[in-house]
Amino acid sequence: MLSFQRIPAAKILSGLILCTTVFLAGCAGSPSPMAPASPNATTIYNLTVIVFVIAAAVFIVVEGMLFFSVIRFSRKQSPGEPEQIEGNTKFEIAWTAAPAIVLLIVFFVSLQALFPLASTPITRTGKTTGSGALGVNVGQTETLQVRIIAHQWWWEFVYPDLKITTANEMHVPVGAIVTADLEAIDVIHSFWVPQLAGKTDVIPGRVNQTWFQVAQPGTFRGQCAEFCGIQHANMRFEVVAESQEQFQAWVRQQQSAPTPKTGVAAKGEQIFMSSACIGCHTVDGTKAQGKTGPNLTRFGGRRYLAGAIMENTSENLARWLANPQGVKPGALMPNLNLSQDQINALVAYLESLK
Ligand code: HEC
Ligand SMILES: [Cu+2]
Repeated sequence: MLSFQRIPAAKILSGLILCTTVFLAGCAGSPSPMAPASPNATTIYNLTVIVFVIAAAVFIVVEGMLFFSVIRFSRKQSPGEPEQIEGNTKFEIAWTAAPAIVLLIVFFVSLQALFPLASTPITRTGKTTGSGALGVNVGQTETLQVRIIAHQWWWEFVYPDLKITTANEMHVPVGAIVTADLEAIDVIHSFWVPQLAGKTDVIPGRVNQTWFQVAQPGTFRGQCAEFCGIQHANMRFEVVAESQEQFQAWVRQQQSAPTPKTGVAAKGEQIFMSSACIGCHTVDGTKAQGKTGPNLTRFGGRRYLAGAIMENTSENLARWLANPQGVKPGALMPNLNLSQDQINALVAYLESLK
C-alpha cells in the first residue's frame, strides 16, 4: 500500500532559513563583492542591490498571489469550479505590461552601470575622459599603470614605468586610479578582485583592460575566475593597498640594488645559477633570465608563494622546492630532485632576496 508522508512546512522553512544564513555568512569580509572598496566595485554592488530588491518584490507578489489562490480557491474554502477568467482583456494587458515595465527598469539601471564600468576614467596619456557618474574625481588623481600577465597558475605584475616585476602580490597606493592591461600567456583566465572590480577575461593574443581605485588601505584577495586547468582554484593573488609613503618605500625596496650574498645564501646562489632554475626564473642583474616562472628578484619580500596558496615561510619554501608537484599537483615547475643540503642553501638564498 502506498503511503505518503507529508513534511511539515515549518521544517522546510526553518531549513531554508538556515541554509540562507549559512550561505550569506560566506559573503562577509574579503574577498566579498558585498564589501566593495573601489568605485567600480561599488557600482556593481549597487546594481546588485537594486536588481535584488526588484527581483524580491516580484517574487513576493507572484508567490503571494499563488499562495492566495491556493488557499482562497481550495475545495474547502470555495467548493465547485471558481469563476474562469480566460480571455479577460484587462488581465492580459496587465500581466504583459507589468513584466515589460519591470524589465525596462532593470535594463536602464544596468545600462547606467555598464558605461562607467566599461570606460577607464583616464587614458594612457593621463588625460581625463569623464567621471561624474561614479563620483570619482579624476582631475588631480594620481594614476598607476600595471601590466597583469596571467600564467597557468600564477599572476605576474609588471609596472612598466617603475621597472618592477613581481608575482602574486600587487601593491598600489590608496586613492590612485590603477589601470591594468590584462594579458595571458597560455589559456583564457579571468582577473577578479571581488572587492575592487568585476571579472575581466584575460585572453591570449589580446589585451583587455580593467581599472580600480582603492578607497582605504588593506589587503584584497583576488582569484582567477575562469577555469584554466587543474590548478585553477590555486591561482590566487593579493592586492596590497597602502599609503603613498608605504607604497614609495615598497617601490624603493623593489628597485634597490641586490646585496652580495654570504655564507649559506652564497652557496644557494651558486646552486641556483648553475642549475635548471635559471632557465625558468629571472633574478634581475644576474644571468638568470628565464620567463616561464615567477620573477624572483625580490622573492624574499613577498608574503606568499605558488599562486598565493601558502605563506612565504622557510618551511613552506623548502616543501615547495623538495616537491612542487606534491604541493601543487600539475604546477609547471618540475621536481628537480634536490638534496636536503641544496634545498637549505636555496631557501637561504631565496629568502635573502629582499
Ligand atoms: C621548467 C621551469 C622551472 C624550473 C626549471 C624551475 N622553476 Fe620554479 N617555478 C616555475 C613555475 C611555473 C612556478 C610557478 C608555479 C605556480 O605557482 O603554479 C615556479 C615557482 C617557483 C617559486 C615560487 C615563486 C612565487 O613567487 O610563487 C620558487 C621560489 C621557485 N619556483 C624556485 C625555483 C628554484 C630554486 C628552481 C631551481 C632549483 C626552480 N624554481 C626551477 C618554473 C620552474
Ligand atoms: Cu587562471
